[in-house]
Amino acid sequence: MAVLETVVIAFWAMLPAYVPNNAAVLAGGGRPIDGGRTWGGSRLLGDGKTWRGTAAGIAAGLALAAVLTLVADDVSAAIGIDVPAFTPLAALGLAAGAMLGDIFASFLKRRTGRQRGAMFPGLDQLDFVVVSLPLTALIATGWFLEVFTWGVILVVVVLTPILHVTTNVIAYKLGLKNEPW
Ligand code: CTP
Ligand code: K
Ligand code: MG
Repeated sequence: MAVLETVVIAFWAMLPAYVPNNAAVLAGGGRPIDGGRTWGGSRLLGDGKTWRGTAAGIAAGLALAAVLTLVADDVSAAIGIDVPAFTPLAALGLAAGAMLGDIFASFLKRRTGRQRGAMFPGLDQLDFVVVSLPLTALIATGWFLEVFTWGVILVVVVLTPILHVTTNVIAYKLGLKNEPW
């Protein structure tokens, strides 16, 4: 598989996992998931993980997967690269996995004494990959094995931090996010 083809498929396949974080930033607010509870003197998750942001993030990921599935054949024909349609379970694994990974990262941040918004290099950029890929492999195994070749996985691991840093700096400059990470 050519490099460009692998990059395009990796980006396309990960879009339903990329968009939830950004949708959560736009929609976030309201009741925190942890309800204010603390553990060992720190918040369980913190005010940055809300029910509304999480629900909006998952909904955005599912909606995007549905749109991409509708246009997959036309896009494939137009660009000459076979981009995949998403099964409902694949979409759910990617979108919900991304949000779960982000929530788990906040859990780890609070356990390591980091306040809300503190940076945790590495984890901040890959938290959603670390949960969305295994979850998708678990609940949409056939789809995952077909789309996520080793090459695609390698591209995802390299490309995701670059995209994450770029979109967060843009969101910060636009005043949508409090920190550029
Ligand atoms: N957000 C949300 N619910 C989520 C994820 C994000 O409401 N599940 C919103 C919150 O308003 C959050 C913002 O998106 O402040 C930015 O997300 P993120 O950077 O993940 O949260 P932080 O505020 O930096 O908190 P943390 O230190 O826990 O990551
Ligand atoms: K985060
Ligand atoms: Mg943050």
